[in-house]
Formats: sequence, structure tokens, C-alpha cells
Amino acid sequence: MTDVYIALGSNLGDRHTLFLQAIEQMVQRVGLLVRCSSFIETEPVGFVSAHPFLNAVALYRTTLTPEELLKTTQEIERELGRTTKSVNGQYEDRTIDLDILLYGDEIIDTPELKIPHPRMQERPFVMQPLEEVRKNLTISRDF
Ligand code: PH2
Ligand code: MG
Ligand code: MG
Repeated sequence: MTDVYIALGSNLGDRHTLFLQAIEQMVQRVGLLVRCSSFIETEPVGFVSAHPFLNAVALYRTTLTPEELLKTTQEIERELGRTTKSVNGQYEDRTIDLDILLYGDEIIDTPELKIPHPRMQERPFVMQPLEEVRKNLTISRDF
């Protein structure tokens, strides 16, 4: 079993419902949901859009390999209406984006998959909810 942190982002459609559907689909297909951060509203970073984001981070415990996990998150993105993929850092509005941030303590660097997520540390919309999930974990161990 491996702990995996997934970043969720949405700036199109019913963002809250899309988050709940994505979280539930990952319970069905990825593994045990250990913890999820608050859902925070953030301004688009790296591109111009009139549509603000909802962002969150969820921690799951999975038996999937990193490649299986990527395939599964991409399937869920498509099922929840995602039609476009960012190419060369050109971002577009999306119904749901599921990014693998961390997979245990593995480092993966293939054309398809880079873990840890290469831009996570420069993104407050990722680091803030990630901190929240990790902080709660520490507290629950202490008590
Ligand atoms: N995702 C991006 C680019 N910019 N900005 C915000 N606020 N939230 C995101 O999830 C986001 C973004 C690329 O996936
Ligand atoms: Mg992303
Ligand atoms: Mg993505």
C-alpha cells in the first residue's frame, strides 16, 4: 500500500459537485481515502481566465502502480467532462484536473509522468491544501 497525494482543480461547471464526484470515483478505483483538505477558491495562475478555481488535495492509500494511477486519474478526468490537455504549459479552463503530487517517496521521471509533481512547490494553490492534509495527519498521530 502506498500513500498518494492528489491535487484537484476545477474552474468550469459545478466545481463543488465535480470535486465530490472525483473524490468518490477515486474511492472506488484508487483506494482508501485517508484525508482531504478544505476546498479553497483561487485565482487562475499561469493563464488568464474569468473563471476562478476550486482547489484541494486528497490523500489516498493505493495498491495501484504509478502508471495505473495515472491511467485511472486520466479516465476519471475524461468521464467528468475534461476535453483538453495542457500542452507546453498552455493552460485552459477545465472541469477537473487530477494531478499526482507524491507517490510514497518514489521519484519518477518519464515523458508521461513526473513525480514529485515538478511545479508543486511554486504553487500556493497546491502547497496550502497539502500542508493542511499533512498537518492534520501529524495531529492525529499525536493524540
Ligand atoms: N492549474 C493549472 C494552472 N493554473 N491555477 C489555479 N488557481 N489552480 C489550478 O489548479 C491551476 C492553475 C495547471 O493545471
Ligand atoms: Mg494541473
Ligand atoms: Mg493535470
